[in-house]
Amino acid sequence: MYKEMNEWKHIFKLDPAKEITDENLEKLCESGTDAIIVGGTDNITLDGVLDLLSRIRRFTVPCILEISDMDAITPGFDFYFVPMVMNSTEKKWMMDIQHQAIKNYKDIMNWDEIFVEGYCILNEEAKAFRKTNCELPDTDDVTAYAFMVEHMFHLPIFYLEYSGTYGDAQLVRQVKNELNNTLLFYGGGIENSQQAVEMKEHADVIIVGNSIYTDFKNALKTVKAVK
Ligand code: 1GP
Repeated sequence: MYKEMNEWKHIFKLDPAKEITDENLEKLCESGTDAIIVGGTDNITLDGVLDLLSRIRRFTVPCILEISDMDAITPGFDFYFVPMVMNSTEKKWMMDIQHQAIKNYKDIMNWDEIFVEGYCILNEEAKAFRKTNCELPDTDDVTAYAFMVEHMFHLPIFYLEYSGTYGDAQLVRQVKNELNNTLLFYGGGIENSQQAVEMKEHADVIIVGNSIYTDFKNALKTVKAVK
């Protein structure tokens, strides 16, 4: 399964707290994107997650739950992504929630489906930045986090998260140079094909989220742009 992920280029991220029509959902699932992530920061409920899961399940695209709330976890996804927020100032978001999840669920966890992401949140205005009490890292900090994620923690994914704003392509390039085995995911502010191409030049996988809800047509075009 992981081999397959090595070939991924593009993911759409859907927020269970937001509305999407069946017609648009079908277009996303049939777009040729490599996967759909279900995830968000605020107002994540089990009902919202289950609703999206059952609707995405009509299509063959891989479906991933990015876990942000322990009360909104359900079986039925192809993969589960578990974030560890590297630049949080609180150990809680790096270690303690994950520790609790292992205590509660380790007997039913299938590790073939679970991928841990080393997250680095770089937009101070992002809800996730505030919620997890992040500190804004400089370039040296970010490249060192990337190095740690690969060499100390041996995680499969390093996620540069600019959620809500378009990031610094040069930083993405520098981070990519730091990584050999860990995949680099980039997400944040991609609203059109040109931005998708620019970030995909350095990142292994780009994630398109918010523009699905603000400019659907252009969001959809980002798939073909990077494939
Ligand atoms: C959010 O990285 C994703 O977790 C995508 O970001 O919503 O800004 O596209 P946007």
